[in-house]
Formats: sequence, structure tokens, C-alpha cells
Amino acid sequence: MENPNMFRIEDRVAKVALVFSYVLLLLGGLFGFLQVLSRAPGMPRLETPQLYYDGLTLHGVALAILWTAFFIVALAVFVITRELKINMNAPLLRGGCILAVGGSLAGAVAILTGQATVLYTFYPPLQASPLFFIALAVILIGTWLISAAVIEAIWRWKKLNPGKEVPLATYGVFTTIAIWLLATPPLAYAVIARSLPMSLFNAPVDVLEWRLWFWYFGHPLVYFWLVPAVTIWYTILPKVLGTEVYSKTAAKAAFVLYLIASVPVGLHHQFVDPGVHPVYKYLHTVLTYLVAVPSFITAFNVIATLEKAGRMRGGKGLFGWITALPWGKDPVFTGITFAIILFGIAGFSGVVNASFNVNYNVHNTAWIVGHFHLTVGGGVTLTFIATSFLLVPLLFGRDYVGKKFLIAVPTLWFVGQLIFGISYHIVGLLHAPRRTYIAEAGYLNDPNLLNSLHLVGQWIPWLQLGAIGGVIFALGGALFLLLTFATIFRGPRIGLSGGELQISPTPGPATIFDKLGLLALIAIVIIVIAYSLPAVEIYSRGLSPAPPYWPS
Ligand code: HAS
Ligand code: CU
Repeated sequence: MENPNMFRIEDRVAKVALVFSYVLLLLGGLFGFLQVLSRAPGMPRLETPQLYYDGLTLHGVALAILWTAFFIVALAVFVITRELKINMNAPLLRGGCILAVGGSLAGAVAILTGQATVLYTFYPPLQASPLFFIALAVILIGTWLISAAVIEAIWRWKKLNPGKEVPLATYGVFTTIAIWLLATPPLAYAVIARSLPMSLFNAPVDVLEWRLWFWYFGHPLVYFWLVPAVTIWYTILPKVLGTEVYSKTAAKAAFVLYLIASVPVGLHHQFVDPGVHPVYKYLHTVLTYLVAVPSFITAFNVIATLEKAGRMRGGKGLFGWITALPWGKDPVFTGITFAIILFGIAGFSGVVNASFNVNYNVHNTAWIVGHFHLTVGGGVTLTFIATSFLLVPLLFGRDYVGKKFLIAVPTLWFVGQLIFGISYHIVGLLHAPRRTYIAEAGYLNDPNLLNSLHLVGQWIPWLQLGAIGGVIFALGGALFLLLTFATIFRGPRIGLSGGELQISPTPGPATIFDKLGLLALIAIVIIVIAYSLPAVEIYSRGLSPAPPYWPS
């Protein structure tokens, strides 16, 4: 790159977002560690019930909503600047970052001071202080400014490069941001027009209307996390193996499917909600199976890429290519592939969740906790952790400290997640509830229930095993954060690489996939079809607002 200062402002934003994401990972992870112990009989109980629910709120908000989002901001800014080699709109980026960080700090204060014991879904009529909802609104506005900077940069690049294909990593970033922009306006409505008046003036809220718009956002939210991870699987994973993704076309087709099918499926979180017609729930089941298709395509594409890389390294026969890969040697490769395996397991429990009738057996149980830890905690977070091993030196110009310990991070995370995820899936099938301070929920005080012939009695070993798994991956996380903060502040300087980054396959001429506006339009049409039906149903029946309720 000609001018090493060319991306000074962009890099500063990326660095702030990255460091802040790690602080959130630390904060959220700490409460995760306390919780998994609290839920296991016989393990040290370090929380009171109040701290459990406050901590669970912070755990969900800090990790699911914020750690992911800030890491994604850093990744998006880095990919756009290095891959497209253009500057981004500085006021939008800077303003967005300040709002998002400021809002997050305000939200954390609200939760830590016990003003928002509402969990990360903040379902009404659960009441929280206005500070919490104002913080959420400010974060949303911040993310929109950053999203505008990303879309504007891609738009400008397209104009400067007519007829050229959008490079694959940028395509993944576009898909991510487009999903966010499609998903968030109804959430803003629910927060600003409903939750905020509820907390300011005790205004009653119609729970079903609110939940409709929350889950309209809540499902695409999970694809907002997944798509950047998949982008890394398609670009950085092949790169560290010295090859390219097996099929660039299939990769782009997967992104398109994620874009058009991520939003219109939210009712699969509301199968047990009364007041929504079952036919609409079935429609969302069918569309959920559509949104699983790009993940199946991804499974095929990623495994084919790994096979190609394994054979390039001399792997022979049906399985020889697997052992030829640098398992245990390269922490980036090992972390990303472990993440993909965890996601593969969770994908199958997702398909179970999506079934309208089978969902009744697992909804609100620990099964769902197993599912989402393996998806967002396994597939996504481990991918981001492994990518940090590359991103931190590139952005901060410092070499990783303790390199020989890096491999322990994905190993601990993988083994711990596997144990935790499988235990929680099983104990969920035994109907152990989620979001419950089990020690004081009554079950464990009744000797009849603790009999090993009773379901509750059978929970105990699985909850204990889950806690062991949780402690193992918490250790992996602690090691990661220790080495990463040490690198950022004390790592040996290696100088900035000049910022060249060629992670996408060499772009060719533009194709139908590059009609980004058209694809967004198709997404909007499907969303309108899937959501107008339940919305008409709910509004035509008339709202029946409920008074707010302060959890204590
Ligand atoms: Fe989900 C609930 C359905 C994917 C996250 N999900 C949640 C919640 C979260 C979450 C956070 O239909 C809880 C929300 C709450 O607090 O209430 N989910 C699905 C389906 C998929 C899916 C069908 N979920 C995700 C992803 C997430 C995520 C991705 C985050 C990143 N989920 C549901 C449903 C619920 C739900 C219901 C509500 C449940 C309820 O009752 O509350 C699918 O899109 C998944 C498709 C994926 C695959 C896997 C492909 C495999 C790959 C790896 C290949 C590697 C191999 C290596 C083969 C089909 C890419 C070896 C593999 C081995 C297996 C060893
Ligand atoms: Cu979902």
C-alpha cells in the first residue's frame, strides 16, 4: 500500500471496536462461569438469585448482542478498507462507534446496578429503568451509522469499478450489514415506541405485538452473527491452508439465501405463543428449513475446500486428506475447523427446534441453551477467536505473545463447548428448564424429585457435567484474553504490514449475484409476505396492553 496512514481513522475505529469486544467477552464470560456453576447441584454456588438473574442479563447482552457486534464492526471495517482499498466515511464511522460504545457502557451500568433484570430478550411486561432502553436505542442508532458507512463504501467502490465482481469477503460483509439493516427497524419500534414509554410512564404494552417485532429481529440477529463467521470459513480458512474456497459461486449463492431467508422466520421462536394462527407458524417452519439450506451448502463447500487442501498436502485415499491437515499445529486453522464442527452439531438441533410440533418438547428447556452455545458460542465465537490471532497483529502491529500456548485456546474451547453443549442438549430432553436459578427453584429441595428414577434426579449428573464443560471453555477464554491483551499492550512490535489483505479468491466480472439492490428487494418482498399475515391478525384483533411488572 502506498500510504501507510491511509486508513488511520478506519483503523482506529476497528481497534476501539476490537478492544471493546474483548472487554465484553471478559465481562460476559465471567458471569457465564458463575452461572454454569450455580445451575449445577453440588458445585460451588457463587451467586445469589438476584445476582444470577442480573448476571444472566449481562451475560446475554454483553456476549450475544455486543461482543459479536463489536467484533463484526472491526472485521467489517478491516475487510472493506483492505480489500476494496478505499476510505470509509469518517464522521459516520466515528459517530457510530462513539454512540455504540457509549450506549453499551450505559446499558452495562443499568444492568450492574440492578435496574434491568430483564434478560437479553427484555420481554415486556418485565420492566427496566429508562436508562436501559435509552442505551439500547443509542446502540441501535450507532450501529446504523456504522452500517451506513459500510454500505456507502461498497456503493462507491461499485461505481468506481463497473462490471467488476464484488470480492467474496466484501460480499459476506455486505450480506451481514444488509441483514442487520433489514432486521433492526422493528426492534427500534418495539424499544422506542413501546418499552421506553413503559419504563418512563408505566405505559401498558401489548405483549404479543411486542414479541412479534422482537422475534422479527431476534432470528436474523443470529444470522448477523453467523454470516461473518461463514465469510471467514470461505476466505481466511482457505487462505491459511494456501488454497481458495472450493466453489466461489456456491459461496455467493449461500450468502444470497442467508440474505433473503434470514428474516421471515421469527415465528419459530413463538410456536407456543397463543394468538398467532398455526398456519403462519407453519409458513415460518417451512421458511426456516429454507434458511438451513445455505448452511448445508456451506458444509459441502467447506469440507470440499478442506479436502482440496489436504490432498495438496499429500493426503491420499478416502480419509488421508483429513490427517494431512495441520491439526494442533496451526491455531487459526484448528480454531476455525473446531468452530465448524461445533456449528455442525448445533445445526442439527436447530433443525429439531424448527419443527412446529417437535419444538414443544424442547422450548424453554436447557436444550435451547445447548443449541445456542454451540452456534453462537461455538461456531461463531471460536471462529472470531481464531481470527483474532491474525487480526490483532495486523491491526496493532504487534506479534502475539505466548505463541506456543495459542493452540490451547481452541482446544480448551472446543472440548469445553462439546461437553457443555451435549450435556445441556440431553438435560433439556429431560425437561430441565432454562433461565432458572435451579438451586432455589424448589426442585432440589424435594427428596421425592431427587430420586434417580425421577426426571429431576436424572438432571443432576448432566448439569454437573455441563458445569465441567463450562469451566473448561471458560479457561480457554481466559487464556485467550490474557494472551490477547498482553499482545495488544506489550507484544513485540512488528510494524504494520502496510495493510495489504488478499483473502478473497481473485474477483472476475460481475454476475447476477452483484445486483445487490435487487437481492435486497427480493428479501423485502418475502419479509412482507411472511410478516404481513401475523401482523394483520394481531392488529385487526385489537391490542390488549398489559401493565408493566418490576422483577425483583
Ligand atoms: Fe437457532 C433458538 C432454529 C441456527 C442461535 N438459536 C436459538 C437461540 C439462539 C440461536 C441464540 O426453529 C435462542 C434464542 C432465545 O434466547 O430464545 N437455529 C435454528 C435453525 C438453524 C439455527 C433451523 N441458531 C442458529 C445459528 C445461531 C442460532 C446459526 C447463532 C449463530 N434456533 C432455532 C429455533 C429456535 C432457535 C427454532 C427457537 C427454539 C425455541 O423453542 O425457543 C439452522 O439454520 C442451522 C442450520 C445448520 C446446519 C449445519 C450445517 C453444518 C455445517 C458444518 C459442517 C461440518 C461438519 C463437520 C459436517 C444444518 C456448516 C462434522 C460435523 C459433525 C456433526 C460432527
Ligand atoms: Cu431463530
